[in-house]
Amino acid sequence: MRSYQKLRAAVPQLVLSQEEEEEEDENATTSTPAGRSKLAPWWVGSGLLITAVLLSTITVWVLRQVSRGWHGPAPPSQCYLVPESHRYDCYPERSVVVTQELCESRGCCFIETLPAVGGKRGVPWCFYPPNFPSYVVQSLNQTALGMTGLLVRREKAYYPKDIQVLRMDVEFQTNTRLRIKITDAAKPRYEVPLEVPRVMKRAENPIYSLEFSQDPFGVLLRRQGTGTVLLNTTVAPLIFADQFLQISTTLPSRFLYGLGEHRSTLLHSLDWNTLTLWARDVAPTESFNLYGAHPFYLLMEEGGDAHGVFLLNSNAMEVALQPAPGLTWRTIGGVLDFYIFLGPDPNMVIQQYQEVIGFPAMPPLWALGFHLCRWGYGSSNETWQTARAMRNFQIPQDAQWNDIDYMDGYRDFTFDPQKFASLPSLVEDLHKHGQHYVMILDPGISSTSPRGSYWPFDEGLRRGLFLNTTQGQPLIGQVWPGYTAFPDFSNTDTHQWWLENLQRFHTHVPFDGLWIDMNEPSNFMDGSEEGCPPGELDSPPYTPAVLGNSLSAKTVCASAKQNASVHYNLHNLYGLKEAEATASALIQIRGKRPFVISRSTFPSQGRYSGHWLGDNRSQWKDMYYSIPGMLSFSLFGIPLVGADICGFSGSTSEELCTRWMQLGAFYPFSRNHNTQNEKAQDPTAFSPLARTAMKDVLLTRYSLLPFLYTLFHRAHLQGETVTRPLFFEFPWDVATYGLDRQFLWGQSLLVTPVLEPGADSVLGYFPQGVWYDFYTGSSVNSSGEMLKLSAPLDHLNLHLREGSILPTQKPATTSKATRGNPLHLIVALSPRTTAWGDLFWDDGESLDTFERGNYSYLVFNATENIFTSNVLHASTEATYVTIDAVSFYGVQEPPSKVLLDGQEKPFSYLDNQVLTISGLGLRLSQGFSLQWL
Ligand code: MIG
Repeated sequence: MRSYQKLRAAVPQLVLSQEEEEEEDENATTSTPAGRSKLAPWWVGSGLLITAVLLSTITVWVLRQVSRGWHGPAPPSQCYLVPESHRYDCYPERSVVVTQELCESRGCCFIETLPAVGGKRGVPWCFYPPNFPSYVVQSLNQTALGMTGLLVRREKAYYPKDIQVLRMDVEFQTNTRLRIKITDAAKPRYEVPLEVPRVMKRAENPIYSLEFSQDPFGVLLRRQGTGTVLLNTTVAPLIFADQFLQISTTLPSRFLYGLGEHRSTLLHSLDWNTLTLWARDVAPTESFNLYGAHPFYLLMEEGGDAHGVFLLNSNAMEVALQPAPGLTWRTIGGVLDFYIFLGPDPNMVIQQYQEVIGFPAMPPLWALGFHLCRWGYGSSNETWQTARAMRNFQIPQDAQWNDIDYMDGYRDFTFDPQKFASLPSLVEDLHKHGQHYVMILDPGISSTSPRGSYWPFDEGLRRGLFLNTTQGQPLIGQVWPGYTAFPDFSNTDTHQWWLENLQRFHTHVPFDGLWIDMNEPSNFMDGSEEGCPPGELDSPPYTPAVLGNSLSAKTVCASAKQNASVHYNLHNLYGLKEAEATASALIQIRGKRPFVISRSTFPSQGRYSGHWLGDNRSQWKDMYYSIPGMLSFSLFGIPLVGADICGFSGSTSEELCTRWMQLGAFYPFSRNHNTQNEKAQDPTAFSPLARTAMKDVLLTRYSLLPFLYTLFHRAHLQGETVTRPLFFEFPWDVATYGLDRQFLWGQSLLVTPVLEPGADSVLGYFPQGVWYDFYTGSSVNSSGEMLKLSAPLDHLNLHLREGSILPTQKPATTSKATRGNPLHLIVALSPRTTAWGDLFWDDGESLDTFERGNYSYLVFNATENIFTSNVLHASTEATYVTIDAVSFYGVQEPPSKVLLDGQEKPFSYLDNQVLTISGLGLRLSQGFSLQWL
């Protein structure tokens, strides 16, 4: 803070001197200084601003060049003016110790910050001086959608193949979304093969305004309503070399979320925190790059508005966060293609993001049931035993899974003829019980089976579908089956081959869904059996802070050739492309909605698959981390997500597993999974007390399936989140910004799990308003406070927000059996006695039911003392299901009578203000009203 003030006082001089020069400049064209004079805070640096939006003509000021002499040491006085928090790293390389000499050779400021003498850890010692040369805006012209401009660099930066002239395209795509794309003006570069919406005309009333600094180039984005500066990239130079692209910005607050996949709190620390994005197989650990890559962040501004930024780029990258608050994108390829979403509410930001990357698929209903899996079922009979034990105890289960154990020699599309001989019968039995079968598939295809004995490899080779080395031979690595080749899913011919493999296997084992693991892709070797060749792809000039310090660490060589490009560019897309092939194969084989769970993910993944959070441990802290993990994937548009319940590696305890089953019953994707050689942790493995607690909470989940399914419909339809952080619903309440030990289903169901051992109570934050205990209807009126809730081992706290209506259903042990049962609506009245809810219902598995109109959609309303069910759309399914009961929470006085469509009905009223009318027997397809007097 102190030095910030210093800088603020010091820099206007710089601006002033620029303005004086400009007046002398004869080449200066006409301009509108009105916008500019308001814009001269310190961060403008030596720049000149061009207000671009809302001007009918874009004018460009051409400035006489000011020589800066950056090759010599930057003037120390200028360096000391930069407060620590605002030092943007000029020497991010970790392979060398940055000396003053190295630093000054880049024209940067060198100031050692020694933690020993009170300096902050992480502050860069080598940072950009305020006037470091960058690109200069050479031209800027209007286009139908926005603007196009040329940016020119007059002095070379310090990375090889610095690009001299850049082209910038700005599209004002909608009133709340803009795109800024910067690339080489001379020739095309690699771009992410993602279909993005085509925009035909420019937004008419954007809620943002954009200004440019001409020299050095910079972008300044504001929210018009509040004037908040969302982006200001003048704080550090733009660098655009072939393999090093960097742009920095200040942020309007420290409330930043997203940027996956990482293990962290939901709210990121901006305390010199660098997040690396490069798909990697590793047990989730703080600060490591994990399985997926999501270059998207959401930020809460002061006052409760939110915006989001998506960098459409699939290269290895780093996002450096610093306390300014500031952020630096540092990627080693592709182009800078930013989409910015102005919300203004966090839910809208996520919707707007998904309008670009695609809305998630509607899962089949059974995907929302409980899944049971483990690594190390010794045989199909042992697997079968577990499923039978679950049935015996009447514990809900929709799907039984198998890990790699089922395979013959760990090879895809085979099953062990001895140990898994009964697999086809097991699958048949599951189907008979209304259950489903899911198995694992790894991308690595065994390359050492004798020729003629393993079709997947022989045929893949014949068709040329594998990743190749630079020499044009299939790249060989090592995974579970031993030596393997890696299918190139960027090639659509590979999708056809994948389908044919699955078709053949399906005739023996009629699986229902697929679990795609190891698709970073994971490799037990670094690169390949031969390592990786020398060259700029495997040894780029700059390597982001990836685990293992090499792009090929535990994966294939970056130089590997793929159909769409080199692996260097496509690595982060491997899981996405495999999921696309897998979902499409499932559709062709089963003709129903596909169910795919993938470990590696990239933006738009939600269209094809869900995700599990990988190899966690059976520890309390891992259970906690699953909440921010799950919520982050909500932000990434992949709502079908969950962690391995009870923990994957290590051994769980009965208490931990009971608590975890309670939390996991509220993961959108709810699966208990265990590693090999650990004792069983499925619900049947525990004492009657624990087992019953697990069964009860699963029955609660199943009773909520109509609500959960409706939330997925809303996600599919318009990009709403299924699980969401509290701040999404209470953005005006800053106390919610850091909460990641609780979460909501939709707008209204608050889950407060116990995350600690030995507890019989739990603290939970309740935003202002009335909250009802889900089970009893008792209410608490919160002023926005932490409440201590009773939480014995057999109890999960669930609360309903005032004003909501939840469709629930009498639960059974499969979703299939449940979906025939009567519904019970729960109406949580607001103090003004209003409430709202809805229900989406269809056959649970057909393709595109919404798109084809084969669904029912109901809206429920309560106002004063009248409740109505309105059928907005109906299909035959709705005629089989009945609404049997409606409960009203928060009816202050006992009514004297209750009318159903005008006819008197018996009712019950409890002291805790719960009114219930049961025995209704109304078909779902029939609208009705209830009135209490
Ligand atoms: O090298 O298939 O994350 O869920 O049980 C380990 C065995 C491979 C990693 C997955 C895990 C799975 C395991 N797999």
